[in-house]
Amino acid sequence: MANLTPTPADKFTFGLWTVGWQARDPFGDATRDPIDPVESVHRLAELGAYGVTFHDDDLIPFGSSPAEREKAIARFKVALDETGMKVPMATTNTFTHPVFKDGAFTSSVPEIRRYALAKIIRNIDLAAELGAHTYVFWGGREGTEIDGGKDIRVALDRYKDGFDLLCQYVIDKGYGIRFAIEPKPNEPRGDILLPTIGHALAFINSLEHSEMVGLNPETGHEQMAGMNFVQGIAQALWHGKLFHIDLNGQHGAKYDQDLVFGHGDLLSAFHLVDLLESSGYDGPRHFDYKPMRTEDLSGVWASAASNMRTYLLLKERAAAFRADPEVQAAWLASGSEGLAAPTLAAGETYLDLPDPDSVDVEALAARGYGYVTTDQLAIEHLLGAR
Ligand code: GLT
Ligand code: MN
Ligand code: MN
Repeated sequence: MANLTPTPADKFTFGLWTVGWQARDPFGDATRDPIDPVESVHRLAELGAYGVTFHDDDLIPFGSSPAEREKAIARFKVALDETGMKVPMATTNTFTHPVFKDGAFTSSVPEIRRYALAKIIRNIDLAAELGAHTYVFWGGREGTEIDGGKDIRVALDRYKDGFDLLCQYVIDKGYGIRFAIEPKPNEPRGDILLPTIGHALAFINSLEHSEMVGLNPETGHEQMAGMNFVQGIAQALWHGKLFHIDLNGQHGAKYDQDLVFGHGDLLSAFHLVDLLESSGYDGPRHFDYKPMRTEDLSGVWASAASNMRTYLLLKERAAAFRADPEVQAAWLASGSEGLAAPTLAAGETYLDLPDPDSVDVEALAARGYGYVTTDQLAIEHLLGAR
């Protein structure tokens, strides 16, 4: 069994808002006390994490005075220095305060959009100061509950304006930060703009500095939309747009569960780890989960550790799966070499395609692909039977 003790080399990171979630939901009060971000940095470092991420308001409570702001940042920096923890990513809270109830980037009120951009810029400055390379945008309030209320095409114009302005700001400052859009289909809005990986990729293409903007897909968000997360991540990688990733667990199409990584669709998590580890993705493995509302403080730290241990278990299982000669034989039998071969051979053109009537279609159709063998081998590795 591989080493299952996380170390900073594994690049595991956590949002301050994850372990710090007080478990307030639409039907019930908080079940846990707030956790000081300084405490989270120390506890996560002890558990073997590489770093933490934050929203402006996680670190500097909304409405803080300049002096309070400076104090919160200074204490946080001391904790980072003491533990060696990094801040590879930061983001902005543009969803909690009522001012954002109808959106930030896409609010119909210009003053609200201008306020949102100024709030984001203030935190981009802090992110750069703390060494972050990625800045995430989760547009939870950008959306609507009804189709007749606003022109979505115009809202997307304003969304684009905002990204173009922020890209220009980062370029002018020379920060070297890249932006990562986090899609989500719904919750808290009935329908959120840029609901899936595919929508966000298409939107990014329309931006002035599309090369600076990629994705931060989240396991549960794609699964809420009925999407296949592993295939979505594969496409993001194919486009060179996997800038960051939010790992967690989800049981299908229901409210956003934010379970511990692997505690939802385990077979999908297995193939996801296999993909990340074999693709050369070298960014953080960021856990965006919520310790369940039923858990006390010890359950918070136990669940944080579970994310990392589950990832390492899956990494070990995925490596064994990949190295198994029977798996490799099953891939060959399914046609892996044929898929890798270009459709036209060197020097051929469309003129070399066959006359459709000359093709023995029935013979080609008779072929079996044997994918069930690969799937069973994956299950056997996952269950420790091989
Ligand atoms: C919020 C959301 C997450 C996003 C965070 C970044 S905030 O908790 O549910 O999925 O990643 O803004
Ligand atoms: Mn989520
Ligand atoms: Mn997330």
